[in-house]
Amino acid sequence: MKQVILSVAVLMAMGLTSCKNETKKETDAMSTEVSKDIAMTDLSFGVRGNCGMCKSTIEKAANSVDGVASANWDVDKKKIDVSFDGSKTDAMTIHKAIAASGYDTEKVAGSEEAYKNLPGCCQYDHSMEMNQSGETKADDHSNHGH
Ligand SMILES: [Cu+2]
Repeated sequence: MKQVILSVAVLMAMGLTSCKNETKKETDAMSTEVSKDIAMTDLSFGVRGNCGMCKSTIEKAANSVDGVASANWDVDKKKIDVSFDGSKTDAMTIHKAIAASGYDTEKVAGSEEAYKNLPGCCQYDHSMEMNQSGETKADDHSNHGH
């Protein structure tokens, strides 16, 4: 009698194990799919510009690229930090989008047409240094032309 109960228990245990194996396979497949989505690339490069209005134009241009998660341009450093999905876009596409809005980047010269249409205060100096340390405020005044 004891042996019968034991073998039933063994069979049930085996049944349970095989069930567990099946469910495990399913969750494994699901977790691989999820991990594909999280692969952000961080990039920073120089972009010329003057003020807060430049900042919003530059960031809007970068954010308009499909796959860009965030963009932050530093007015003192003349530099942008971008986070994007490398499977959807690449660095050159972001450079071109910013250049199309009228702003020079390290790699692509800004569109002259768009530059002419920028507000007067935003028509930055094309010889402006990019990737500044952010500590050379005194230099900004020499370009002012009051
Ligand atoms: Cu501006």
